[in-house]
Amino acid sequence: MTDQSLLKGLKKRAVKVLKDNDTGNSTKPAPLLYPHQWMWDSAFIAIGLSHIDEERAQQEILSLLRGQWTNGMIPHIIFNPHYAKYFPNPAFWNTPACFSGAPKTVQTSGITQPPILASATYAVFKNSSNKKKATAFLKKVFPALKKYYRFFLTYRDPIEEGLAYIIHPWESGLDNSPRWDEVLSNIKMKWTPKYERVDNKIISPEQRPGGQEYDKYTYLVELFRDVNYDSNRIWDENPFIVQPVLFNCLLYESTQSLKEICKILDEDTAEIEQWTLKIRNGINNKLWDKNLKMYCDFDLKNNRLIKKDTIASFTPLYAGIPSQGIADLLVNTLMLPTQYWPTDGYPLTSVSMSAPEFDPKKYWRGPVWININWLMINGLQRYAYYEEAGRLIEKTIDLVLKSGFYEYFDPFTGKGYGSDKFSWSASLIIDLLETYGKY
Ligand code: 9WN
Repeated sequence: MTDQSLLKGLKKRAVKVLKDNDTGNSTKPAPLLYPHQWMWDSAFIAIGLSHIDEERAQQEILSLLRGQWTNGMIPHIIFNPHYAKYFPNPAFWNTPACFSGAPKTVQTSGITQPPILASATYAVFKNSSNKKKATAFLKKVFPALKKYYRFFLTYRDPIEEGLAYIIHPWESGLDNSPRWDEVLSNIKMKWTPKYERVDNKIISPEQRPGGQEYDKYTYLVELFRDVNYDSNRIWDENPFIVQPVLFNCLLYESTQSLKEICKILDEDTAEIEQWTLKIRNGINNKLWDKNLKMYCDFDLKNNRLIKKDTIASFTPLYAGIPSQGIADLLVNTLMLPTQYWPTDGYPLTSVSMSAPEFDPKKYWRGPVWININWLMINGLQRYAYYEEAGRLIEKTIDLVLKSGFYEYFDPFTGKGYGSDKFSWSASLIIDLLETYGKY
């Protein structure tokens, strides 16, 4: 067990990261690399903030809702007009000119991100001590939240399978994962996008996606812009249409949280309960590969399962999707020293160490991420793997004690990569320290 004074110091430093990245109403994910408000980052950030400043946690979520489109989508970036250095910038997305339902008061991107927002909102409520104010907050955000989740079932599940599809690797949150390699390499670009990257001037290029991937990322944004962000045309013309398991597990768990919020507010739960049932069946019927005994993503354009050994396959544990028997199988694989839990290093790798694509340095292709460990700690607890969850908490805390609040970490040496002072690393460490205080 780690020394209590070390943990106190760690919490203080985590709080400082969040304070330093606070831009007023929202928190940027990182000081230079990500200077705007990001969707799933703010959800994770609100969870940490709820332990130190309840109103500020609520504000983080309210701030995100400013960006909501009339179709219900909450965009993955809300731009801060005071910061210019990020690509693609608002002019590149050009959302208000292309889509009349984009907000007029803030500039946003035109895609979304993993939908953990309702679960974060519910956590903010549960962690609050002033339940009267917290209930008023829930009342305020509930209509926008429900509209956001209806967006997925309406616009992102046209064939009614109970699975939302994503239209860009950036929507997955796991942008450079080997899961997208084949779909991306099959994209035949009709033109070559012209643009200038900023990220690889701030962070060493060996830790960031390569030029070919960035060309495809940019090409897809240009394609969406050209079809005015029209869902039907994107469905027809976009070569990247994928139903990811992580995304749908967060969607599923959020509908459960939304149901709890309904109960607090005395709202009808019928529509949400239908969504929950549909998504659970969708994940278990379509994304579970019986032979491989693995949860996969589905590539709708090429009509095939994406069978890659990455950590996303284990996220159904977080959402309580598998039976106890299947959960036992998943946990067994997760803990193998050849797969995700290196013997002398730091779990969990984001890609299996046995996979040919594994790279301990590169963004989403091997390093440890604090948000993923946090999801898996919750998943292990959910299936009563308390001892394993405890070990993962200790290792995660050791990692940030050793290296600081980096964006991602080398699973063998613990060295930090990407941006230092990364907000969700700080925020989720605060949550772990508060929730599992004995560590
Ligand atoms: C693109 C902000 C975001 C995270 C994503 C992560 C990275 C952006 C980028 O940073 O993506 O959205 O520029 O690389 O992959 O999960 O939300 O922290």
